[in-house]
Amino acid sequence: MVEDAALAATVSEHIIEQGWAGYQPAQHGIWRQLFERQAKLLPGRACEAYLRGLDKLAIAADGIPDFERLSDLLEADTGWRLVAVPGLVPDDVFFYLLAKRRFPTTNWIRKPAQLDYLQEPDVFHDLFGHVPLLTDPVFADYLQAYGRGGLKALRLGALPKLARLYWYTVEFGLIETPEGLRIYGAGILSSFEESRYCLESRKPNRLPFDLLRIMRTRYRIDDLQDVYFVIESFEQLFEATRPDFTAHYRHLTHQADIHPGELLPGEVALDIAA
Ligand code: HBI
Ligand code: FE
Repeated sequence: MVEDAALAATVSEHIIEQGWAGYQPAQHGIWRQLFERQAKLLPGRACEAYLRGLDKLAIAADGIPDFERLSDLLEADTGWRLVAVPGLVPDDVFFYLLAKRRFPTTNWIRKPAQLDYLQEPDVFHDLFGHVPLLTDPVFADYLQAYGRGGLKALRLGALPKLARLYWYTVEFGLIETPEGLRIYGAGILSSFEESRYCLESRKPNRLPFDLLRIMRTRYRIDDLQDVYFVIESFEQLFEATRPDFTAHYRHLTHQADIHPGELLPGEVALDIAA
């Protein structure tokens, strides 16, 4: 495909070297601080597949991982590799990379004053938050399918709807397990405050995963979430998003958006154990 070749050329302009040898000791120190804080919090809060992934990839406190070393481990496992990017990349580039099982990973780390709050992704969010779950075979396939769906949504002018699916699953998703509610969303896993709030606060609503409901729900990027959607399994997520979305997008043009904090008539938020 001609367009595909043009896109491939654009993609290569957004990929950079990680520059691992150039990190300063203080930058590895920020990683260590963030890692240790989350590592204490996440057992019993993060889903098992995520915790296993951290272990499998030997992502640890000692410093910012080398993307090449990590990619070799990950590729042997589920075929994904990391590519370094300087920050947010254009939507088409982002989706193209996901569709090729390449995870765009920001190479810089936040400053000491930004330990708790950062609107843009940095290497701690991208790597600590997203990469461990790429060792789960079903989640790994889901993210690739999302990339393919993203390229299609761009052609159909439906990106805002599809972006909500990413937000409420890959970034802020919760999963129900026999042991209780657990986190799988990277935006939560990389956040000290939200990893407790999302499970323990009575304030946000927790609703069962519903694809069309999610695609109607606006989200906020500047604060803790007002609503979380809970999946039963990664298989459920993968299967629910497998069909072509064209008819969904058409249907959604006639549906009003839903405010993040709003409950629709008849909706009941899940109860959390006190
Ligand atoms: N770029 N590096 C990076 N990381 C993202 O999460 C990202 C992006 N570009 C676009 C984008 N996300 C959005 O299109 C998705 O959140 C839907
Ligand atoms: Fe992210």
